Amino acid sequence: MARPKIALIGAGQIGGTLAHLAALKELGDVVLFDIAEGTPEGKALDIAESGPSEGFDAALSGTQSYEDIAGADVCIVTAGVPRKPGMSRDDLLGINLKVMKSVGEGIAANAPDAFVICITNPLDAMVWALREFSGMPHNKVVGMAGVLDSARFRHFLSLEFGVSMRDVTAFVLGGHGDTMVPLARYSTIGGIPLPDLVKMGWTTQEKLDAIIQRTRDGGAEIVGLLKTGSAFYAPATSAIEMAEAYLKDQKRVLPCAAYCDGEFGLNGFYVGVPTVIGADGIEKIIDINLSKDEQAMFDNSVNAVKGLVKACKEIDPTLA
Ligand code: A3D
Repeated sequence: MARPKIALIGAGQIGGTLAHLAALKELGDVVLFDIAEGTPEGKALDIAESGPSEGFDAALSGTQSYEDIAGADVCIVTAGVPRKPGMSRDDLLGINLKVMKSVGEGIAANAPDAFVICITNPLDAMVWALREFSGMPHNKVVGMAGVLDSARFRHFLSLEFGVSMRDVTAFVLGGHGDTMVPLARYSTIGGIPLPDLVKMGWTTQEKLDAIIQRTRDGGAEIVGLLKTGSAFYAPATSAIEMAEAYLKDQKRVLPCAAYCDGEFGLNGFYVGVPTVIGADGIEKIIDINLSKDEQAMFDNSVNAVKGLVKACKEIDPTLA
């Protein structure tokens, strides 16, 4: 049986890391696509040359032509620009919206059966636009954010409790941004919900609140440290976890920006919700009940996403 084909649209910081991880995990052959001539070719060759030492079986190539992604099983999209000093959110939105148009059309024409994972920011609006431009099924186009946000939450909780990250589960809902909703009552240490651990005196509500805020600010914390560019190791790892769930039909329960069609009272929006990922892409959205406070935070987050989608429609009237 031929190896699966993984197309990475955008060969920047995240794209290069995705290629490296996909090769190391032998998820399939990798095609890196980028408009910057030489970048995808150079990264593909560099990673391929690590193959003899690592002992992986995967072919890597770089291209500027969408035809080379033909028949891809998975496409992961990082194409676009990250925010730079002096740029407004609208500037970023306008530039990346144009990128989503060319990427959506390129994928639809060459890899219409692929599972598409969008990472480009502002995430919840860009994955919506990418789906619109591609016309592909909603269950096959998804955004990566919740896996990363909950991984950050899990990491900070493991530090606070002094336990293995493997034994920490965390639950983050809503849009990817300042308004994301980390849910303490569904987050556990070895199955024990966080509010119970506060009652047991393992931590305090103040410390938990600070961890939740640090999770919300997780992206900005890395940007502040790096100064040039944003996080790329953990975002790439998170998207690879989603790609692997699809390719191996793992039925993983992962928080993703998925298209809500009635779930959580939403119609026609992508927002971070718990999902099951398997061979059919997003196979299920787990529509949990929210408390009054959680619902208010979720609504606030959804309103931020709706504002961005409205701005997309104003910039490109064909989306309206
Ligand atoms: P960067 O290293 O700048 O890579 C982006 C690449 O896209 C560059 O190599 C560009 O040449 C390329 N590109 C630009 N326009 C096009 C086009 N039309 N077609 C193909 N390629 C193009 O950025 P990065 O890899 O650090 O980040 C990529 C995106 O991910 C940015 O929008 C970030 O804001 C976003 N991001 C999202 C998260 C989430 O959790 C959702 C986390 C971190 C970064």
